[in-house]
Amino acid sequence: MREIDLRVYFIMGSSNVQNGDPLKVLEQALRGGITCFQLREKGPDALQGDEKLAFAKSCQRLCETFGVPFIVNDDVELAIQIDADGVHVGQDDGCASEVRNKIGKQKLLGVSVHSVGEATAAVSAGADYIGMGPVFKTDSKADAKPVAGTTRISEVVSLIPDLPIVGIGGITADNLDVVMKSGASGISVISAIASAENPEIAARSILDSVENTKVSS
Ligand code: 3NM
Repeated sequence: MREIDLRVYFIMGSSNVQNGDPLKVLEQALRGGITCFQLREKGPDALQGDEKLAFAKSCQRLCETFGVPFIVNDDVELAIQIDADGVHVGQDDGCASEVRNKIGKQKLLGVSVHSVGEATAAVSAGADYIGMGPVFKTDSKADAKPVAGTTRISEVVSLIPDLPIVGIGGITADNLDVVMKSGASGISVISAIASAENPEIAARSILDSVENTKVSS
């Protein structure tokens, strides 16, 4: 497995930012200390074609400036074309082992899973980390599964202790404690940063909470 710092994993697409410039939000999030970024350009208003390509390149440039991995959600061709650091796929986005074959051994592969069985399969397919959720209620994913809490994260941690796991879904600086205590390596957020009045302060406060949880655990 390739190393990845999942402590504060920010996910964003252009439509996650209602007011203002998504690139500005990403830059502020990077200043605040996010440790990983995923471009998730989904939904009816998602950018397509050249617009998506240009936006992806701009996000990638910003991440490079801050030395933060740039991961592309569910678009293997785009990830290869712009030489992203990795790809993240869900259970409905095609076979993870095929994605691993396409991107080769160097790029990161993340897989969203919802059960111990899916986690084991993701590891066999060559995943470097998994995302598990939704931990809490989320408004950012129309087809989210029922709220799962952290029980399954703990189960996977005890079964596959070396597998980095990021919790996702409704996570904020105020509730991430329970996710970290379940054994996750980090937390993943959209709205807690993308919808924050000040994304830089939001990212910093999430990073501080993650660090405090680790110290006190
Ligand atoms: N995947 P927010 S929940 C992209 O459960 C995504 O797999 C989920 O957004 C899953 O931080 C989710 O705003 C949305 O709740 C997370």
